[in-house]
Amino acid sequence: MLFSRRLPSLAYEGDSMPSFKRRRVDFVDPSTALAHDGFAILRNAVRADLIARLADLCDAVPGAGIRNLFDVVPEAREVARAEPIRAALRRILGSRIALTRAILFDKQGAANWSVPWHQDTVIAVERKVDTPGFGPWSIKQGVTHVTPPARVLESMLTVRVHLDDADATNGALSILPRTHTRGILDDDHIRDLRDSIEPVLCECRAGDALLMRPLLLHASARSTSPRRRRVIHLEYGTSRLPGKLQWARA
Ligand SMILES: O=C(O)CCC(=O)C(=O)O
Repeated sequence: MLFSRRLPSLAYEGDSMPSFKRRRVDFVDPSTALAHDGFAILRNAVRADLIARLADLCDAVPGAGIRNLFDVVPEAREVARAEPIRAALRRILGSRIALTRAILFDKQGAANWSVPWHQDTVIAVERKVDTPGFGPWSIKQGVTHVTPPARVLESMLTVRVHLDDADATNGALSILPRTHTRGILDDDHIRDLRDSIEPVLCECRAGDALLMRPLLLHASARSTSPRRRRVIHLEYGTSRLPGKLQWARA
């Protein structure tokens, strides 16, 4: 499967979601929430008419989604221009940012998956340049990826714009709050955190954007609903990469 990660020891019991703490995740100030919890939800971040248009256009993408979304649906760049998202990015990351990956996740009956607890630990770069602290390297759909030092990942931000309502029945993302400041975690450490921190289910409506640090532990269950769960996943880098290494541009 295109996006599944194979970490069976960290998988959910069966394929169902664990019980979730229900608490308020609408924060007035996303930068405070991000610093504290590692995530925040911007409600109504993207206009309903743009969401509806992109949902139609993304129908051209078969299966579970696509990594280089803008190659197939260039109009999807417009979500990154939505003012609430731009304002949050300016406030959280400043003005020197690189939009480095744009992925469509389309969880639906025919392309359904669960993802165990994990951190996002790879970045997309223009080309391989051997650099101390960076590796291993891989190529995904023609784009070079590498695991950087934790400090690079800590400076990044992921923005997940929802094209459909997402809840416990159709595989919404869940997160373990405040796990974004502990560096890159090994499996034992992830298991300990999974067993000691109550997960939060990030229920979102179409047009909402989930902001999260890539090192925040996250997971999602298979959908048990006929409703699709499409998400445009954008990754932003800030710090200049060392030497001749350059961010890939989405
Ligand atoms: O959207 C999902 O269900 C999973 C996404 C995910 O785990 C990721 O982006 O790392």
